[in-house]
Amino acid sequence: MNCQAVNPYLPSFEYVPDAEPRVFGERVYVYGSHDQFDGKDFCMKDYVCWSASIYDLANWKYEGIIYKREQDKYLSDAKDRRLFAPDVQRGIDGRYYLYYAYDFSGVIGVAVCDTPAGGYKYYGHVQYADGTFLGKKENDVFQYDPGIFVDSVGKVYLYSGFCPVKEMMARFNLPKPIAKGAMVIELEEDMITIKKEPTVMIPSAEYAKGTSFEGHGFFEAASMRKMGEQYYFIYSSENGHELCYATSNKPNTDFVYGGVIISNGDIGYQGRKEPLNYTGTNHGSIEHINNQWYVFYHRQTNGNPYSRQGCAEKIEVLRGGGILQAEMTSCGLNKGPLKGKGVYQAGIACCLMSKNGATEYKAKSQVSSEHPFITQEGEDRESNPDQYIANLQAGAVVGFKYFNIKELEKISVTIRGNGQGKIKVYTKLWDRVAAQIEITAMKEWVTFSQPMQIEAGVTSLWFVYEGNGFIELKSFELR
Ligand code: FUB
Repeated sequence: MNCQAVNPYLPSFEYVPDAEPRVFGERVYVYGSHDQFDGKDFCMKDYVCWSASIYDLANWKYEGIIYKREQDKYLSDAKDRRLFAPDVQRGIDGRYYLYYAYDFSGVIGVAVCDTPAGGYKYYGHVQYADGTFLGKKENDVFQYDPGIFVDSVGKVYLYSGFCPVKEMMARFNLPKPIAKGAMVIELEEDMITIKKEPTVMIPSAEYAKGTSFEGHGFFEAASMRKMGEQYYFIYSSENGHELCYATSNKPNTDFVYGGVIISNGDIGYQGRKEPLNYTGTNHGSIEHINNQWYVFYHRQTNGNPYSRQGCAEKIEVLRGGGILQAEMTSCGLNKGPLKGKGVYQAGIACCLMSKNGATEYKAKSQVSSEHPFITQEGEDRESNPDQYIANLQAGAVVGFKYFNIKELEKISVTIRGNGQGKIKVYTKLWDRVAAQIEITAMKEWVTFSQPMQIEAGVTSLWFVYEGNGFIELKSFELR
């Protein structure tokens, strides 16, 4: 049993990005894509589900594989297909419906199950009344990243869309033209037949000029939630690293841009222009769990965009309904800051940079050799977490937020590598050095300690390496 929640909130061997958190009864379930650690592409694995009691977000239960790629009857013969970001909602008949885009097929698959996390069975594809799949009619546009929403009055809305900016389009070989923004499609109570044809609901970058969405046009990751009487449409914007929201008092029209909820590089947080962490795709949503709203999103690991991990943060909803941009932390779903005593894995770092800062994880490329990255030993697996931070060279910065320090006497780091030098510890970056740990790294993990006294209170911790070669950081201890 864990007594504290950290980011990433799932065990560190698990790579579930694009998470849609959904509360059903007294549990929260996350439905996401399933990346392979060190995979060569996005979403190479079958869908799994994890759940937690809404009263205990520190302990997540593995529900197992809920849907396998070969279950899709439309593309089951296709090799190396990717099951992209899904979403699940309880249908009018009380069963659970899972929506997904299978690779760049441009159609939306649906699977169904009697329970939130049982084995889902293929149900069909979203289709017109005549049986033609959405995305297959002559004038249809490309369908992708479905979000599903069942309104309290029993109406069913599907949201979909993929609008890369022009410079990115050349990378894709899509079967249909793309829409002018995020689309909404009303479905019949059977959860699969189209009742009202797609209409564009919020604009993509190209069509956002002069609207409230300018600079934050729709890219992908459509998701809908309702707070009171307001509908909140959550999406990944043209900037890629940020999840934004738009609000309306209707589920299908009149949306106005609201703001950024989270950036996976903390860009925009308190006016920040440069990333505090490695950025890349971002996809997730908000959910109300035991009287608190949270945003679920993902971070990048392993130096390329194909090993993404789910993180979450509390969000603050203002009286008028606005959402403040959340800060990336190491303690996301925890009730508050982490305890100021104990051993912490380095993989919970929420800030990571080389001496020249952080950069974007781009498709089909590995970051250059100056950059540190979060990684693990060995191959992809479903057990045995052993994450650490690799390739910390001179000037590299690792940050953790937040700890509630009561009494601190000593700090230790467990490292390996070939570097020799020191790790400077700050409570506020580039402020006074709180401790300086002399280190000589070796092939095997070794622990180095240093007395450290700081004022009691809530603080962040920053480790900056100064020395030659490189070091790897496994964990640190506060005593
Ligand atoms: O996970 C694959 C794709 O990356 C998703 O479909 C997008 O939303 C982006 O997160």
